Amino acid sequence: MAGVQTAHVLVLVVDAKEGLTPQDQHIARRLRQMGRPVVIAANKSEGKEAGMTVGEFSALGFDPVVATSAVHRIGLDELGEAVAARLPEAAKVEEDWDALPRLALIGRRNVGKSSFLNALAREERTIVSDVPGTTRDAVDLLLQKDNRRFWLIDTAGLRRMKEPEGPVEFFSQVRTERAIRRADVILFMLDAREGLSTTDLKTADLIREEYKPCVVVVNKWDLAPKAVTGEYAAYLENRLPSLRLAPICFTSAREGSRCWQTLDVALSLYDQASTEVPTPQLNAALVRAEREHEPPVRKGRKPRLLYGVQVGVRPPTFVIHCRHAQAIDAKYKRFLGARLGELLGLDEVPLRLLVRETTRKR
Ligand SMILES: Nc1nc2c(ncn2[C@@H]2O[C@H](COP(=O)(O)OP(=O)(O)OP(=O)(O)O)[C@@H](O)[C@H]2O)c(=O)[nH]1
Ligand SMILES: [Mg+2]
Repeated sequence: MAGVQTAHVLVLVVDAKEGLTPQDQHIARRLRQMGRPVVIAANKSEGKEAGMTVGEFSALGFDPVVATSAVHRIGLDELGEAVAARLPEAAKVEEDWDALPRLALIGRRNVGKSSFLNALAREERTIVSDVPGTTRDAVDLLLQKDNRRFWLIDTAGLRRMKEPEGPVEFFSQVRTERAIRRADVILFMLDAREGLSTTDLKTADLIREEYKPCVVVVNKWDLAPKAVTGEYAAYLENRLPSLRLAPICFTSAREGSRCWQTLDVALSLYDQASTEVPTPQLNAALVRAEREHEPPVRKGRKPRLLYGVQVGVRPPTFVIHCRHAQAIDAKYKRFLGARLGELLGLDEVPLRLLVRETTRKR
């Protein structure tokens, strides 16, 4: 009954071969109490005069009665139109599919990306959908969790550097790069039994260069019975400095364990990266960061941070107006980015800082 409570339109399917039954009448009474539009599909009506079928079931008091045959594909368009005509306006103006968060599964061949996606698709709360009118890859999956919808995108795995390269590999590399650029959050998947390869390090660098929030997903954890999560995390921290901010999740796609939790983490990164920081809060953080660690004097010039403005989200992008901006080096910018992230509660996603020369304080 839960589905009935939340539906915009109800389709009551009756058996035209059997004809109107007391049970149909009982269900119809229940549905009438719900106060929702009801359309009747009089199924198995092949070989019957449609008019006759309709006449019989109109006694239930719902309009229209559509004579259908699911097996012979009769009346389905008509049924679809009848349903669409009864949808409330808000449901017709469906969500803008392209505006939903895009989480992309990236990683080497065989690490378990497709298995992860399938593990989620198997579950009831999943919506597996091919949205009409869009030209998505067949493997894009529309998911819903806690009333929130988002895309999960599978990609073809990347080969190891030492494997021979052919045109297929070349295109999967290009597709992966494009998937990273188009994604809002990367699920960067590794095989728990394997160390990081050169390919992984390159992928990590690209993720960082593109300022993409990232969850490192260590999959096949079921095959690593003696491994300790803390030790594995320390190994990654050491070997993957470019993804230092990325939370790490340990999953088993085969057993379906911790897959949904991983998506929770990914969505929280999406939210962090979408944050709009109030200007006073940003400036208070800037003042504090500068007080803790002043930019060093370079070539006789001492930079001063004057004020900051957020100019974008995903990634959170801040213009920092400074005196002697040229004297601010990469190291100080790294410090400032990391410290602002901590102070603003955005410390799991990359921030982009643009340092601008300004002479006067606002
Ligand atoms: N034991 C175990 N096996 C897994 C797990 N996840 C995936 N596998 C197995 O690993 C193999 C590869 O899984 P896929 O999901 O096809 O890997 P993929 O990353 O999509 O591979 P490509 O599409 O080639 O890039 C399959 O035999 C899976 O059954 C896991 O968590 N535990
Ligand atoms: Mg796959």
